[in-house]
Amino acid sequence: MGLLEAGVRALAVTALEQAKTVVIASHIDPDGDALGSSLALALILQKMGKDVTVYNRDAVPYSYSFLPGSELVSNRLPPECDLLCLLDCSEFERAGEMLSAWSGYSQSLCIDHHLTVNRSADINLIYSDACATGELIYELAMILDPSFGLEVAANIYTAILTDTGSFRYSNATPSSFAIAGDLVARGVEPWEITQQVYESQPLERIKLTALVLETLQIANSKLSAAVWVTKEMFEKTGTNSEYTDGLVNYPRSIAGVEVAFMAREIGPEEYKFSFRSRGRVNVAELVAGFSGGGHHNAAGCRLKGNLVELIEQFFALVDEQFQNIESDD
Ligand SMILES: [Mn+2]
Repeated sequence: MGLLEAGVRALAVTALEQAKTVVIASHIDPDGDALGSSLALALILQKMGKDVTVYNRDAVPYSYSFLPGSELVSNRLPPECDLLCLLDCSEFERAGEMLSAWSGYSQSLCIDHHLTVNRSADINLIYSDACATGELIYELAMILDPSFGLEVAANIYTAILTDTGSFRYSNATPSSFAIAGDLVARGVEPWEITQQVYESQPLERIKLTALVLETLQIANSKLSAAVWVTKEMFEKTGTNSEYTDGLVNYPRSIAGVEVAFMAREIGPEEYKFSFRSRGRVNVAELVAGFSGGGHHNAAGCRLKGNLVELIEQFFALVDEQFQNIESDD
């Protein structure tokens, strides 16, 4: 059972067991998987007596501040460590400039589930069949500390819950449910975590949602839909980019829409695009030409230009990809 190949698993376990000081880093704009996986691994390693730093460039978003150990997350790096663990991304650049410029580690270990060709760490546990990085952390936890407790369990549960869209997406496998079942048996309360992650929204977020939904654009083909969010909207509602998580799911929920995306203004005529597919169109392929990255159903990229033109361009690209899929069927 499990996804990890025996050889690389043994390398990773040895590296984790032998290191005395460990830095755990994950991608910028951290999500439930990046944070849950980082904190679960951190708590396991702390229990093993190691000195652990959990690094992220960005602060913990409000919806994940309940995670056990969230106070460990810091945007500072120690002078040096034995082992750097890079979680939920496979390139150091994804963890921000400070981390990618840092060379204070003796060895590096990447644990990730994104489709990728770049393997920049010394040891790479990269399995795109895993529903979340949390699934790979669970496999390591079952080796390093099989009797792990509720705090670790809640972090892994949140990682898997959020990356599978509450077990609704096609990456929810028998193994996702089996692991979740084991975590619930260890004391995780599903409704408690659901409330923390999804039903503790600040009023400001609902106000921002209202403004974002007003921007809805739909392609002539009705195959794609887009929304955008501007700095002005953040100012008007007292919010920031942390409050946009999940908003792109609204346009995707429209009947007939195969791909939805949200454009977030990050500079003058500069936008960060987040794409979500219903499953037929591969959005990782869609953004590959724009040096973007991600999965089949969720991907992103950054682009400069006129917003309306950029949206039209993506509408046309989705139509084109969809026609290719239809003619292949
Ligand atoms: Mn993930």
